Amino acid sequence: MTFAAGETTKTFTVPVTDDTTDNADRRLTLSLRPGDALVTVGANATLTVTDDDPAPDRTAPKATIKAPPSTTRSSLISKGVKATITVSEAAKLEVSLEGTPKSAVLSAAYGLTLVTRSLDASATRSVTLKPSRKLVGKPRRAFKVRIKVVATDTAGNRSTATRTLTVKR
Ligand SMILES: [Ca+2]
Ligand SMILES: [Ca+2]
Repeated sequence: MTFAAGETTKTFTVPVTDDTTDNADRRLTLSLRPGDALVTVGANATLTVTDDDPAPDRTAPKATIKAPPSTTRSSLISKGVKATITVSEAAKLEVSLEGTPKSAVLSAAYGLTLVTRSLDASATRSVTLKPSRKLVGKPRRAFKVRIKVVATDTAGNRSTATRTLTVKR
């Protein structure tokens, strides 16, 4: 920069390269070095480059499941079970209805999936889970099934919630 005779102010631009990642603010020191030994310069200036990118999402969505505590076998087969799922943020939901270890009539193995549903939720969604698998045999006593919800947000954070209900004869 060259100051002409009588000129007291100059403007210059410090180019800053933008990015899209979350960074700390950066501070730069600007100093003038005189080209003439007879010129004295003032104190350095500090330039703060403020980051304008949002912090990454590291919080898993929280899902809560509301469902009746019990149903009957015939109602489960004919109508399914209705669950209301509330999420703390927008998320993709994988909802399944599973046999639990003691529901021997439904499943010999833990986690037999009776039905699954995929849906997007941003607040509250209702879903009806009707077994797509045939329920074989008549249980002699009540058994349990569980609703499992795996919620994944757009950043890939994931959480699982379950709710168990009793299926009466
Ligand atoms: Ca940035
Ligand atoms: Ca999140």
